[in-house]
Amino acid sequence: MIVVVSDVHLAEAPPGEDPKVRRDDQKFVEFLDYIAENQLSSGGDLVLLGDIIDFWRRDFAKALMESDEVVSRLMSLSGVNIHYVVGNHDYYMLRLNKVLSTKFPFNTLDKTVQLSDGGKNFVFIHGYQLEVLSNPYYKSLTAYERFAEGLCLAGDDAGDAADKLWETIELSKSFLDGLRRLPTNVSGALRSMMHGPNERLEGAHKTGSTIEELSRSRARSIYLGMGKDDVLVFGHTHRPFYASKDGVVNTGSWKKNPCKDYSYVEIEDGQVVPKTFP
Ligand SMILES: [Mn+2]
Repeated sequence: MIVVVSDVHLAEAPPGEDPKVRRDDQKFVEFLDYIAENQLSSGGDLVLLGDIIDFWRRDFAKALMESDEVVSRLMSLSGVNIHYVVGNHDYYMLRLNKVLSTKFPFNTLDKTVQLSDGGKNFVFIHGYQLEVLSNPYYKSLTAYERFAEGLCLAGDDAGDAADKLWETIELSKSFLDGLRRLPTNVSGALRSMMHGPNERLEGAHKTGSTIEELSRSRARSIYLGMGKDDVLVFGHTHRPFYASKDGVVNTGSWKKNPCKDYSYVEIEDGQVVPKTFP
């Protein structure tokens, strides 16, 4: 059994500031207890598919500390392989792994992971990669990832990581070194990255639909290096869907706009089952 969940955005608001964030975060703790007793009671795989903790909207250390209950649940899941696939809002996790690798609580931590179940191969990515490809003007994944990591470190409780990062870039242009192509308006690009999925994906270019088309397209064999019968699992858009004949499923989000549910995905005997947590 594989359980997959993405876009929980833990600790995205300071304690006491937003009762919904508090409720959602608490619900995720309950969810981990639930799957420990049920789906994963005799082992299995848990894929944390990115944007689990929100480092863009908060001070990095505070967001980690406030996720204490979740971390302790994860560390006590016995016999379960935990795979952390980074998203844009928690991209910095990749670096933490380098610092603390020996006792990191995750079995794998990467931008992608592949698992097989019931004779089928599943490819997991967070999905920001598809948004970069869907941008009509600017498609540098290297630049996007550099910005995503920068925003993780620039996040503070005032929520203006984009402006903070831009100030840093203006002081030290070396941040942009090695990036061959840049958006014409870097600070504007950073600010638009901070917008919610509705605003980003439903704008004039309907990026959201392009992302979904790309994810269903056979062309993904080329741009994601997937085998023809592999199933793609991604999140990021907060719009859950399952297209079984195209071999793609989106995990949705932990009730973050526009997703109305605590959504996740189960994979058992090679079958994909989209679920919501009560
Ligand atoms: Mn995301």
